Amino acid sequence: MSGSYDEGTIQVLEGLEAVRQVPGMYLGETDNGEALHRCIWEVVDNAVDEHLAGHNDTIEVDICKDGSVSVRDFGRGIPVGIHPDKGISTATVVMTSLHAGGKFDNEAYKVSGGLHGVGVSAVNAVSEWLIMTIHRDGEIWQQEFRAGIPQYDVKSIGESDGLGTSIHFMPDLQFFSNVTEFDYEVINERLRETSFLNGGLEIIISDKRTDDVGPVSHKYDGGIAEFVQHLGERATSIHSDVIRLIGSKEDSDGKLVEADIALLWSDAYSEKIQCYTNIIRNRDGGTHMSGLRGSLTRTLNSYGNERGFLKKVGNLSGEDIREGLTAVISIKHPDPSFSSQAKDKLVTSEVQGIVEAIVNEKLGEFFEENPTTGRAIIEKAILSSKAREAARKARDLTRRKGVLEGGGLPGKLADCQSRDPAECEIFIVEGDSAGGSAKTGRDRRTQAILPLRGKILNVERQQKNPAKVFQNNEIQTMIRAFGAGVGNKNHDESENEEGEESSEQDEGFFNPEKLRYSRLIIMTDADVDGAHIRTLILTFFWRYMKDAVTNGNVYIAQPPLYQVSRGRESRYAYSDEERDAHITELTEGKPNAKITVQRYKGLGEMNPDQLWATTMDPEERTLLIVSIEDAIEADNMFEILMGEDVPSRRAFIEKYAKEVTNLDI
Ligand code: 0RA
Repeated sequence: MSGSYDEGTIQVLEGLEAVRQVPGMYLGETDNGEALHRCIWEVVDNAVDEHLAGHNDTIEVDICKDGSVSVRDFGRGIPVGIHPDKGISTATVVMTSLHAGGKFDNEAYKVSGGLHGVGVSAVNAVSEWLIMTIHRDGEIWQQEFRAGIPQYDVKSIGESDGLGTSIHFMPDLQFFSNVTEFDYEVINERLRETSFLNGGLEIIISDKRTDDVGPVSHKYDGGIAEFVQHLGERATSIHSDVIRLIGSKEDSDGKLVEADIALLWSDAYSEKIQCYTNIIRNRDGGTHMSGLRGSLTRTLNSYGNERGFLKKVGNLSGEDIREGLTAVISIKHPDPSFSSQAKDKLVTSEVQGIVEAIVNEKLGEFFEENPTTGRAIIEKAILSSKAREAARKARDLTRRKGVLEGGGLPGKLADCQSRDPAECEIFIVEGDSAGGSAKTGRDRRTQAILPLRGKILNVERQQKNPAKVFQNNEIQTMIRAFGAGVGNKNHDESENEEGEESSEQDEGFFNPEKLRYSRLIIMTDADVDGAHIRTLILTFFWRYMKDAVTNGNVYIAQPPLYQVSRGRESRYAYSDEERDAHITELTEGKPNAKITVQRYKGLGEMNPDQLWATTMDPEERTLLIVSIEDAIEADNMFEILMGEDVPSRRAFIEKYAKEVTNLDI
């Protein structure tokens, strides 16, 4: 190594040593792929900064055969000249000193370094090797590192008439566990989002580990307008073009705050607003989100009142207005504050008023110019308000009759002895005969059985007459047995961000904390009818007890499909493959063995012992846990599902139910 690496270098290398000591502190969790992939985001963020500074249109990300990743941009190139303070190449400083973005110009909105990440030097620290190649000043410059340590000074390796930087690194697997390979889907998703948020920036991804996928290019000239179309693509939108609102305002310090907002209403039931500050996702929203919501409520009500659309119904609630809304709000702020290190929630309070003012003005203008769109949105909100009102009345009426509370436990319920919800579970069983076997076979200390007779009501079809939902016997039975109320309380309303009076009292809404059983296990036959009943129950849960699903209380039992026997020896099979494997094993060495295969058509065909052993015994059984991450997608799924389409019903279970074996709780 050259003698120019003096004390300054040693000092900065100590910074990298800190990253190597506790990589998780700098890059996130090292055992689930978070930190591994963060390495790519850090390098890409630097390239995005060059785009934001107006110097870069293209980023190429290659996942190489050997598992390394190369990120090439066409920005200005990291400066290679001697750093005035450190006495070594600026490029070396950027790669070896923590938090030294090394940028000198005013770059208020940059994503990397100070605002977001820890900088590309942290990536260098956890890389077995890293090769930096820079096109700048007519030459190609290069420097290599091992474990963050420069192997030689920045040197010229040829001529170039281009500009830009390439960072090629091999993550050092001593720092990562469990997930140690780059996941193409994760990279593709994230970089597509980056591209949506930076309209016009092209990001090209190649996975060279496989021939299956060619290079994929993401370039969205429409920016976040295309993003909301993508996010809401499964639902049918109720107006033709995305509503785009762009504006900026100075805050009280004279700093410029920019807002870029895209809105699209569809016929779905949920609301999805994705929020960003300086290209960083804020999962829990914050002041930009509140500003947008508040202004939507105000602007749409004043527009509706002006035009006389609201004469009969009065003012609309924010919740009604936002039903079916997909939105992206992306703000740029030179000095934002967040509630946490993870930047999940923007707390800069002035942003709320700034966003409100921009939306008031721009959305008002939009409706003046596009009255049909304004009307369509208001009509949709009126429908939603009527449905909500009808549901509320039906709920109140049922509650007054004492069906939902008090009322005692339903007669059909075979309850368990324990009163500790954490250890209790309830099997919702199709049919009386299966219910009988389950009652006999269960562990009566912790397992309750609720047999349902026949098909429960399809709640998806009762939007116009929600009273029917509460009159349905099977549904009433479930509500009473679970003991946790019914109806999805709107979470946002409780925050009261818009200063609206929260019209709904907490009473009686579904609250998973009140559940008498921590596991609600749906146990139906392994046939088409069973699948249908299961979907009906899940639909009811999703529309009326959503938090049971999001809280992870809902499970699906997995009864076996076959019993394979030879003589007195018998085995259960939960799939065709398993059945065939059992047949092969039982036949082995005894070619003449007589094998019988029994196909279980229904739970009722199993005796209590068999049902316990195969499906209910916590030590042996397999359960699927239902987890739904994307509410909009789930909404659409239920709409599709409740048609007569069996394949998509199967797709639902495959998508939302994950296997959990030997739950130890
Ligand atoms: C320091 C200063 C300038 C650009 C960069 C660093 C820079 C860093 C990375 C990392 C990946 N790609 C990058 N591209 C640029 C400003 C350069 C100037 O003023 O000419």
